[in-house]
Amino acid sequence: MSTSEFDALNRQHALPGKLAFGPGPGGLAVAVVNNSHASAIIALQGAHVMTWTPHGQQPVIWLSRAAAFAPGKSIRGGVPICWPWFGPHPSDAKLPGHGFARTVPWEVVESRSLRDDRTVLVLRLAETEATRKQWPHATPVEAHITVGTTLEMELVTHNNGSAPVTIGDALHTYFEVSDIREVKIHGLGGCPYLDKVDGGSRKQQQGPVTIGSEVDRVYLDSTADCLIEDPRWRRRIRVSKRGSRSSVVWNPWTEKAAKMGDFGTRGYLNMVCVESTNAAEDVVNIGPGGEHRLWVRYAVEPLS
Ligand code: TA6
Repeated sequence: MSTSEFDALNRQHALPGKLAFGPGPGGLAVAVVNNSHASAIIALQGAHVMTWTPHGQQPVIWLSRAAAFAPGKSIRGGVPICWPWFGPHPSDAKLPGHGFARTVPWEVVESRSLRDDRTVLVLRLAETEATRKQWPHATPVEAHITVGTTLEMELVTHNNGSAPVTIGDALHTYFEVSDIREVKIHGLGGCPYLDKVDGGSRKQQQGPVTIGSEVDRVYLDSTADCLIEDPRWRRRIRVSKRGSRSSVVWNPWTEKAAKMGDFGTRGYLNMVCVESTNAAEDVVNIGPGGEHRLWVRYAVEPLS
């Protein structure tokens, strides 16, 4: 984006002292939020929340120190938006895993400060011939991001076509933790899950999730809040959601992280993905004129 484009964007959507647009890492256009509650950096590519840190807290969203930032390249960490499919494309392996939304430009629709000083930014995926080639449906999608002492995100897909459309989507969030080996994830006990580290076999979660090796699980019938309990940082992160009946817990552990190349040497020890998804059998059918909303709220709570 050129200087004059940033100037135009700031003239129209900056919020003095709270929100401004400018060049970020790798020259990616970013929105920088800093209000009385928190700071955040959001790349316009992919409407990608890269960082969110409530004032006085450790970062809540993990961003790899070895992340690559380049147009068309997914960013390792933050909140990647997986849309309009989750995981591999159901029928065409040549199409990008987790859809194309996270690697294409989104445009700013609206920005505003709420009365409680939270900052709202609304972005819409900018459709192009390339996106329509991968996804020939009239389904505009928006990301509504609200930055405060909590982080709220809502992914809204409209079906403006005349036929039903099936989508898979996810907020594929990387949370920062002090040491994954000490963390417990509550809220999934009793849920069936597909264990992608064990050939996708169907199992049932007993008690909290702990991580001491590669974990890649799609939890089904999971609608309750998840709590990421971090004893060393004496906090827990509450993950609340609506519009999603499946959740993914993922940590690549040493080998997979090393193979990915953008995790850094020990990055995997300081992150866990708890993803609010419409994945596996939990895909969403949107009728003509309908819409689907995937909403999450992240909150930090002290561990007593
Ligand atoms: O959500 C878990 C997962 O599907 C893992 O299997 C792993 O592929 C991860 O997403 C990261 O995918 P990415 O395409 O961002 O490298």
